Amino acid sequence: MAEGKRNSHIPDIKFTKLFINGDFVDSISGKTFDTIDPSSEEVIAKIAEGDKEDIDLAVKAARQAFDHGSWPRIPGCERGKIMNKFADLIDENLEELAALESIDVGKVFSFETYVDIPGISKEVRYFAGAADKIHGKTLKLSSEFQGYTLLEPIGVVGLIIPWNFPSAMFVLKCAPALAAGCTMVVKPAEQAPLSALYLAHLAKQAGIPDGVLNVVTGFGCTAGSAVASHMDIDCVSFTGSTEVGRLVMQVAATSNLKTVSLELGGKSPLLIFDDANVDQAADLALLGSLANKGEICVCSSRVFVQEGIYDKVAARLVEKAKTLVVGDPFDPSTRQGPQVDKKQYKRVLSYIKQGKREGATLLTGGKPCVGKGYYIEPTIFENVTDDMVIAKDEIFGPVMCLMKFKTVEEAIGRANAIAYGLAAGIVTNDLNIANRVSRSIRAGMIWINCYHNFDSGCPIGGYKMSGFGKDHGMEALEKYLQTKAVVTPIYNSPW
Ligand code: TXE
Repeated sequence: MAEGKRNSHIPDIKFTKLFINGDFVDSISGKTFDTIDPSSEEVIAKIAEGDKEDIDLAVKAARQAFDHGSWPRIPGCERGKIMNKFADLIDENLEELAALESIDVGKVFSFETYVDIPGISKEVRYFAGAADKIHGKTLKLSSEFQGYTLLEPIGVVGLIIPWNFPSAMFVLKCAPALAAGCTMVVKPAEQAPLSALYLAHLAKQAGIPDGVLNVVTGFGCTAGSAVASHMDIDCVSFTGSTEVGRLVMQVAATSNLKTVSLELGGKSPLLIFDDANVDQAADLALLGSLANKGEICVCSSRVFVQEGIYDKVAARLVEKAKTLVVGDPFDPSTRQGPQVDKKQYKRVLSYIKQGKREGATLLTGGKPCVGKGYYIEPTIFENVTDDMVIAKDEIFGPVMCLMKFKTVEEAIGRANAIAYGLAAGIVTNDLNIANRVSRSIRAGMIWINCYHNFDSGCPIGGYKMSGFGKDHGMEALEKYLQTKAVVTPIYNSPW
């Protein structure tokens, strides 16, 4: 793509400082870090590097807003009104937000404009609509006592988010917390700070009061860790690696026992049965495994195909994978951009090396491509056994492991024989197989004859070592609420 055309999409970077108590401010230390464009490997901007002291300031502002501010106290419909304005502003600034995502993390611009960013305004509207539907129960306890429950905002929440869907993750966490009446400190991933700061600016414009939503950019082991261990944060919601999720839980327990929800890694299976349409199955497998360069926690990195159609599916997969255009995220023909950063790029390439070493057969891809930038070819391995590292570890790159199975029982057993339980896909026209397998797979999200279908109303979250607690849906709201029971006697009641 011509450099000039690419440049015409790239917005000025307006927000690079921490957003605390309604203002953009430098970090206390004055330190900054570089955010890098993975397509060009060049520095986009210098971003304020928040640390423990900055998190303390942000928590103080959030605490003040929670204890004395209007946000938790105004009627839910008023919060909803402001959140709807926030959603409108996201729509009005769609192109700029999409472009920030594309330069910061290499996401395909057309996908951002048509799917991702429209999805986040929808998410905000969903929770705006939920804000005035937070109700407790009335409890008839006995003839002498009655009670009721109040659902109250949990308080100040810490939201630690990853880089693979920066805007979506920001909204996924903030929207239900805002609807619940909480105040918050967001710690975006160091690889992807730009859209979070832009969204903070839009939130202020929409009328979200100062101190309610604070954003502290910085690194995980400093700013992130300060959120997890903070004595005045009531709840932490984390999305990221299983390794760091474990740390977050540990420090939450040893600090103030804040509540924790974790959305962690996955190694999700896609099961393709003999009766499936080969073309549809291949399309779903490519979408499931390679969408967003494989940087999706629920991606179907293990594709199990029943032996009757295995050869046909494998051939079609290779044919189609070779046509996927890898390149500049701003080029309309591009289907796959660069990996987010050098670390992830090297990590994915080392897994590809490991797969070859372990004896898996490389059907296509496996190499860096394009030239400058962290690009990797769409890669498919076959002859992968369940005990190989590439079949067990979350690679988080465009790498599919193709495996053959004979029976439904075998497919279920092998799909479940893994520490993770985030998602699974089933491709079949046999209703009974679909129902039986979906009940048998231990994962929080099952897609039948589709994949990566996300909706604001549909809860998503892990089983097993993929974590606990849901994002999306009314279930997400529950994380940010706590239940208070109020009991009172009734005298001389005839009932
Ligand atoms: O994740 P980290 P990384 C998986 C994926 C990927 C691997 C590593 O397999 O290859 O994790 O990615 C913050 N206390 N996922 O290193 O480190 C960090 O700053 C508190 C799956 O980027 O878990 C960032 O904001 N916070 C995943 C966030 O945690 C800490 C999405 C995630 O970073 C911290 C991303 C600490 N000690 C990666 N250390 C998914 N489930 O979608 C880091 N952080």
